Amino acid sequence: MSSEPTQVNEQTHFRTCNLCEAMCGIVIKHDGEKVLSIKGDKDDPFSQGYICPKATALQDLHEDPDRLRGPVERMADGWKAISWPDALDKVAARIQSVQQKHGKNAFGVYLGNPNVHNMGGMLTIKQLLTSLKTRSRFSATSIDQLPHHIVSMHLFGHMLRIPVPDVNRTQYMLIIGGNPLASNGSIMTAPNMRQKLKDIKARDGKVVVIDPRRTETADIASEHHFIRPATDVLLLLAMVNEIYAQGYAKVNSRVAGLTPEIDRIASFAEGFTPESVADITGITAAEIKRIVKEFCEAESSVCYGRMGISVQEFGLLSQYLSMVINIITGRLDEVGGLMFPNPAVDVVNSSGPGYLGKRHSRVSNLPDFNGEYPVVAMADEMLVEGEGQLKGFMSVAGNPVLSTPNGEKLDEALSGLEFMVSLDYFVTETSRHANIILPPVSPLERDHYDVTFNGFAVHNVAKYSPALFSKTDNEKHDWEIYLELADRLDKDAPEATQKERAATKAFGPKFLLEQGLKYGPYKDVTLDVLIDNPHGIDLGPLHRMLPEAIKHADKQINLNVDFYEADLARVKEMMQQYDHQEILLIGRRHVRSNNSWLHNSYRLVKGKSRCTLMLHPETAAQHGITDGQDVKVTSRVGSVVIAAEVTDELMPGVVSIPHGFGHGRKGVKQKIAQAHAGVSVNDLTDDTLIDQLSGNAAVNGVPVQLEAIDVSTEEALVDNVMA
Ligand SMILES: Nc1nc2c(c(=O)[nH]1)N[C@H]1C(S)=C(S)[C@@H](COP(=O)(O)OP(=O)(O)OC[C@H]3O[C@@H](n4cnc5c(=O)[nH]c(N)nc54)[C@H](O)[C@@H]3O)O[C@H]1N2
Ligand SMILES: Nc1nc2c(c(=O)[nH]1)N[C@H]1C(S)=C(S)[C@@H](COP(=O)(O)OP(=O)(O)OC[C@H]3O[C@@H](n4cnc5c(=O)[nH]c(N)nc54)[C@H](O)[C@@H]3O)O[C@H]1N2
Ligand code: SF4
Ligand SMILES: [Mo]
Repeated sequence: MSSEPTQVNEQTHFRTCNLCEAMCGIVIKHDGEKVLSIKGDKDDPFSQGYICPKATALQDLHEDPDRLRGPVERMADGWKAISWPDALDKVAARIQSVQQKHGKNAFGVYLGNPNVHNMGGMLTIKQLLTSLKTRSRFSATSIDQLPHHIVSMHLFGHMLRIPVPDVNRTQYMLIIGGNPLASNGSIMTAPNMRQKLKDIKARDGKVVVIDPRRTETADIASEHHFIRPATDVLLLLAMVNEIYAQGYAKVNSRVAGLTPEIDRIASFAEGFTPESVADITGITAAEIKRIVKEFCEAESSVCYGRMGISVQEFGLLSQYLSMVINIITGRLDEVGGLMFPNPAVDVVNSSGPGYLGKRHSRVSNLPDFNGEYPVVAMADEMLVEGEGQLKGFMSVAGNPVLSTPNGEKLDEALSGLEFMVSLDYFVTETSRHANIILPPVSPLERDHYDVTFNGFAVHNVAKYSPALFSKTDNEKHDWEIYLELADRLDKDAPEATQKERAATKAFGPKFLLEQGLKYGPYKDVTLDVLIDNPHGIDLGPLHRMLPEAIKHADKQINLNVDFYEADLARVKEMMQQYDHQEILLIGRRHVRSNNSWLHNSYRLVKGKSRCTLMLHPETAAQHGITDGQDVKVTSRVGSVVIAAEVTDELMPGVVSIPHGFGHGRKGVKQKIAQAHAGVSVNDLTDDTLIDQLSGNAAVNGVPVQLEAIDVSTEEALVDNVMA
C-alpha cells in the first residue's frame, strides 16, 4: 500500500533553554505540536549559537511517556489518575488536617533547584509559601550556593547582590572548585565557557584551576593544581597572607573608601603562611607564592570559587576569603575582575536582604537562612519525636532522596509521614512517597524569562520567550498549582494578597514580569520590546556599580570581620588534627547530566556508564582495586557498591562519584533512568558533616573506606542467588 509523503509544515520558534544557568538561545523547528529539531540560535546576542547536548533533552522531556500528564494518587494497588479539582481539594484538606492536629510547623516544604529556572514559579512561589503558614522550610540552597548568599548579604546588604567574574575581559582567572566545562558555569551565567577560557589564553592571559580532579576545565587551562578536598580555606588564607607579605595589597580607591574594616584584613590570615599550609593542601609554598604574584601582577584578574569550595566543611569562610582576595587586590567592580550584573528585572529590589540564624532547627540546632533551615536537618525533623515534629511534607521540583546527604535516612523518614505531596513531572525516588503528585506543564509549554540567572550573567542581556506549545486542558502551570493551593489554604488572606493572586491568575506571571521590567534599570526595555526581539537584546558589558550596588543603608561594604575571624578556631583545629591518610570522597558532574533528573532521556544516558568510582592508580593499588572492579565504598552513614574507574585524573587519596544516580529504588517510574540506575553518592554523604558556620551541607571531602570486592566472592554470591 503506498501512502502520500506527508507534507512537513516547518515552523521556527526561538527561546532560551532553561535547563541550566547558561541561558543559551535555541531555535526549535517544529511542525505543529511535533518538535523537528533543537539547535543553537546564532542570533542570540548572549550565546551566539552555543548549546550543549542537554538542549535536545527539552524535546525528550516534552515527549517522555513516563512524564505525568495529570495528577495521580497513590492507592493500595498503585497510582490512579485523579482530576485536578479533586487533587487540589484533597491536598489542601490533608495539609490542613496535619496542621490542625500537630501545629502549623508540622507541615514542611522543600524547594528544589528547577524552581529557580522557571519564570512563573519564581514569580509566584511566595504565594504558596505564605499560604502554607509554616516555618519548616528547606531548599536545595543549603547544599549549594548558600555561602554566596551569606557573603553578599553581609558585605553588600543583599543575599542576591552577587558579583560575577568578568570572564569576557579578564586576563587571569583563578577557578577554585568549579568545572564550567561540565556544568556550563554556575553563579556565573556564561554560555560557551570553553571558548571564553580559550579566549583568555589567546589574549595572553591565564586560566588556573585548583581541583582535586584534573577536570575537563583543568584540561584546557594554563595550569592545574591538585588540592586535598576541603582544605581550600588554607590555600585562600595563605594567599591573603602572601598578598600582604609581598606588598601586593591595593584596594582600589573607590572601594577603599567604602570598606571601613579593610585594615583589619591585613592581620586576618596572620600565621597562615604558604609554608604552613603546603603539606595539608598538597600545593607547595613556591607554587602558592607564584600564583599570588601572577594573580596580582596581571593586568586584570579574578578569583572564582564554586561548588568545590561552597559545599564542604569550610564553605562560608572559603567564599568569604575568595571575595576578600578580589577586594584587597583591587579586582572588585573593575573590568576583568569581579563585577555586579545590572539585570533588566532586578530581584534585589523586590525581595528581602536575607538573614542568618534568626531561628534554629528543632533537633540539630542549625541556623536558618532567610527562613529556610539547612537540608541536612530535614530527616531528623521527621524522625525525632516531639513538639514540632514534621508529619506532612511538600516537595516542589526537588528530589532530596537523591540530592541531599544521607538520602537513605530521608527515604525512610518520608515513608513514615502522615501525608506527602510532590509537585513533579515523574514518580521519582522522592515523589514515590507522595500520596498525591501534581505535575506541571513541560518547559516548552510555558513562557520564559530568566528572572534569576540574568542577575548572574557575565554580560547584561534580556530575553523573553513565549510558550511554544499551548498546554492541554488537563495540564497546569507550576504557578497555577501554587495559586490554586493558596486559594484553598488561605481563604482569609488580606485583601491585597487576594488581589495579587486574582490579577496573576487573570493575566499570568507575564504581568508580574512586566511590572519587574517597569521598575528595572532600563526604561526602554518593556515586555513589548522583548516580544519584538525574539533573539534577546544586548544591554552591554558589565559596568561599575559601586556604590549604588550596595544595599546597606550606609552604602558601605560591611566586611563583618569578627564573624568570620571567629571561624579561624575551627580551621586551626582542622590543621592540628589533620589525617593525611584518610580517603576523601568528592562529587562530579558530566555535561550530559542535570542533577538527578535527565537520566530518562536516552540520548543523554547512552554509552558507557558514568556512575563510577574514579580513583588514582596508586590509591587503587593500595586497596587491591583494578579498573572495572566492583568496590564497596563505606562512610559513617552507609555503603554502596560501584565499579572502579582507575584514572590519574584524580589526586591520590581522593575518590569521586557523581550525584543524581540511584534510580534502582523500588517504585520509581522512569524506565530509561531505571535501566541506567547507578548508585546514589548521597547514600554515603553524611548529614552530620556540615559547614558549621553556615549550615551548608558538606558533600565534598567525605571520609570513606574502600574495599575491593573479590570476583570469586561476587561469583559465589551470584551463584547463591541463582541456585
Ligand atoms: N553529593 C552531591 N549532592 C548534591 C550536589 C553535589 O554536587 N553532590 N549538588 C547539589 C545541588 S548544586 C543541587 S542544586 C541539588 C539539586 O537538588 P534537587 O533540586 O532536590 O534535585 P533535582 O535532581 O534537581 O530534582 C529536581 C526534580 O524536579 C523535577 N522538575 C524538573 N523541572 C520541574 C518543574 O519545572 N516543575 C516541577 N514541579 N518539577 C520539576 C524533576 O523531575 C526532578 O524530580 O542537588 C545537590 N546535591
Ligand atoms: N551538566 C550539568 N550541568 C550542571 C549541573 C549538572 O548536574 N550537570 N548542575 C547545575 C547545578 S545545580 C550547579 S549548582 C552547577 C555547579 O557548577 P560547578 O560548581 O561548576 O560544578 P561541579 O562540576 O560540581 O564543580 C565542582 C568542582 O569542584 C571540585 N571539587 C570537589 N571538592 C573540592 C574541594 O574540596 N576543593 C576544590 N578546590 N575543588 C573541589 C570537583 O572536582 C569539581 O570539579 O552546575 C549546574 N550545571
Ligand atoms: S548549556 Fe545549559 S542552557 Fe545551554 S543548552 Fe546546555 S543545558 Fe541549555
Ligand atoms: Mo545547584
